[in-house]
Amino acid sequence: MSVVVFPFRTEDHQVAIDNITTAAGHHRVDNVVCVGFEREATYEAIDRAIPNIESSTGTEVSLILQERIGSLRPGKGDGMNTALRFFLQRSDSDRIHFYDTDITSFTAEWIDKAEAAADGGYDVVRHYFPRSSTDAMITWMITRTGFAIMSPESELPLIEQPLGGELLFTRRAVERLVADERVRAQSDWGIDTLYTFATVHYGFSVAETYIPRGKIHKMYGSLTDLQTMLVECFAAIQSLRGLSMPTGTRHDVERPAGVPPGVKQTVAYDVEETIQLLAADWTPGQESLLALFPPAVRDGMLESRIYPRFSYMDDRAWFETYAVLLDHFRKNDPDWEALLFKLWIARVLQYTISDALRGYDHALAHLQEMIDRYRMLAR
Ligand code: GDX
Ligand code: MN
Repeated sequence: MSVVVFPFRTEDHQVAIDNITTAAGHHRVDNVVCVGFEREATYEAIDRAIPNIESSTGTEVSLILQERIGSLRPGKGDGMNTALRFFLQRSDSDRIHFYDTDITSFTAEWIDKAEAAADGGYDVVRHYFPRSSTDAMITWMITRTGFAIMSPESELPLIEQPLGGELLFTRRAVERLVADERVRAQSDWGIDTLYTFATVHYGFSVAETYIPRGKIHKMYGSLTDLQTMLVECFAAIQSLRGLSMPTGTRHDVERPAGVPPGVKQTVAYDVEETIQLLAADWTPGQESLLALFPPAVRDGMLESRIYPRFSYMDDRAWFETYAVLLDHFRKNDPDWEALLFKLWIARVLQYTISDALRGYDHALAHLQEMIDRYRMLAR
């Protein structure tokens, strides 16, 4: 039997309750665990709904608060790690699933697919989804790029959506994750990076299953939210430099069976508003850090203070920029954090105008080739 976890902060109450009910109704599930950040309105709403869900499904639903386990910003990482601990201490089920609480396209089929793959003997199952060509820009430009540069020969850069929060671990995998102090420390948005890293580092087999309908969930709030996620995901990658990675671990990816038209047509961010961020909030500190970067990047960024420019930030320039960032970036230094954000924005805009504009198929092929090229350059 399996445990299903929903980590949550503040979410639409009905969406949360519907997802919990769906999971509790699944015949393979004997406990749904909801891990809240704090006792707020969503927590209270779930608490009130539990008796009904339990009596209609016959499955136990647990509602807990996240513990302080890690050493970085207390966030989703503490939530997920609290669930792993709960699973080892309080459950004798074989498997644990995670799903984001804000998903409105969640169905029992997601659990079926993960269970079926685990039945095939995999230690870890990850769901992946069709995404718009301008979405997943942290995944492509930060995480997959970083994994390609750091570990070109392992399976790590080949994981489709290494930041995805929809996954299954067997008990054997959970025991390793809980015992790893880097994973325990990662209390923030970097947790997804650490789980993906640890999966490959410990040689676990991975199946990636494709959900054609896609993950439909709450849209992003302000870009400030994205800056925090960007910084935490990049710093997580940076912390993993120099760690050994096995090659040839078992990794199978289900072929993507079509992409919904809506996903192909979506522009995932506000281009006009984003362009303006390139010119915003420059400081003398950020300007002097630019001396570390290749001349074309340095000059282009300096010009952006007056008129936003980004054509210089092509695949090759981003590769070189990324290498400088890996060596020099300092988290919690406001100049570095703001500069990382702007460099990434220049990269996303360059890709959008040069490649995403040519259509979905071109754009996705380009991103895939970019990762392959980075792997070759890094060898
Ligand atoms: N317990 C707990 N504590 N839950 C949290 C916290 C926290 O501090 N922060 C967020 N959550 C929950 C949230 O309620 C939701 O269920 C889930 O975690 C994901 O958060 P959301 O705000 O929906 O993030 P977003 O932007 O959708 O990102 C997700 O997808 C990214 C991706 O696929 O690229 C999330 O799983 C990221 O970790 C992942 O990088
Ligand atoms: Mn979400």
